[in-house]
Amino acid sequence: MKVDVNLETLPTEETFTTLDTHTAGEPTRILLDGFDPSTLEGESVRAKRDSFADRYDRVRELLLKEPRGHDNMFGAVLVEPHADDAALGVFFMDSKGYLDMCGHGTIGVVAALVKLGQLSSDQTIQVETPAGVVEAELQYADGGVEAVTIEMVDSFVYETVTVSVPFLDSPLEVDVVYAGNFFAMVDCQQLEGSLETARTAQFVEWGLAIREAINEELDIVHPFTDEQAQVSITEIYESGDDADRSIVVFGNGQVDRSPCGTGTCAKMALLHEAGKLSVGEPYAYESIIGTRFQGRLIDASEQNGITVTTPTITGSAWITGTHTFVKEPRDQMDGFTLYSADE
Ligand code: PYC
Repeated sequence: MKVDVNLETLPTEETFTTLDTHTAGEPTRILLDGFDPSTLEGESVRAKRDSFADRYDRVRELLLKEPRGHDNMFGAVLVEPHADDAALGVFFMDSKGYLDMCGHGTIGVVAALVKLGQLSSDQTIQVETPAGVVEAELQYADGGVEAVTIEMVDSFVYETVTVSVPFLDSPLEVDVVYAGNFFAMVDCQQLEGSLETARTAQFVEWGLAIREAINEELDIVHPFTDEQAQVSITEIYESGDDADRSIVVFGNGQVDRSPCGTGTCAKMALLHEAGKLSVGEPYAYESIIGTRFQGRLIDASEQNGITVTTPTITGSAWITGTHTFVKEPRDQMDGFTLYSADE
């Protein structure tokens, strides 16, 4: 039976349009329409993100959680930029709230908008994010966007701490690293076994417990902005023969299917600090599902006694579709989580 669907015939309370992509397997649901961006207050993408969180958090819940989304959905919201030369402003949201920066999401947004002719196909595009302005460089093949390289925000190792976690008898050494978000970085050698996909549920539980332990232990103040912060992401990593590998846990216990753009930058900052990665050296990083980003440090400098690295990541993103989401007037369901590991 052929069915002709016209949502305009439906009495709806609200309608949201999204453009969906995946970057190395990780989704980005890009909100195109459904709220009035002119109601967002502030003179930066960061301030607008905070204003959206105050006024429209239920839009995040509606689009990312069940029944319209799922626990591992990730979102991006497009806004007008404020920074000089930025072509676009974007902020990021997950199952718990909002992140300051996202590499896979930026690759997804830029690739999709260029492919659809909504952004100029200039070789480089500046994007304003809550963590600062990043620069995207496009690579083309067969007339289409094949990959995007992002010059990410400067990264550094913040502190190394030893914490007790409920699932281990011995204390755990954790490197807290800033790469646009604050990460808790853990070498898998301190844990039992290796990073197998079949153990994902266990790593989610451990990742959240590590994040909680660090946030209880440390009062983080960003050394260059003086802003208070918290660890939002745990990255458990191991070495590999031709690429290192990690599992990245964030939000309410969601797992990045991509190698995590900011996570790749955090790992490169850590390796550089340990004298194991030089500026210019290529660094391949693999996700828990085996997809890869190509990383590279393009600069390193000393600032106020801190080694600051400037990273790039390269990855590919693909459009998976567009959605028109509606909420019928008598539908009570905004968004729900069946089970959150983060409790
Ligand atoms: O790619 O930076 C990233 C990211 C952060 C959380 C999920 N992906």
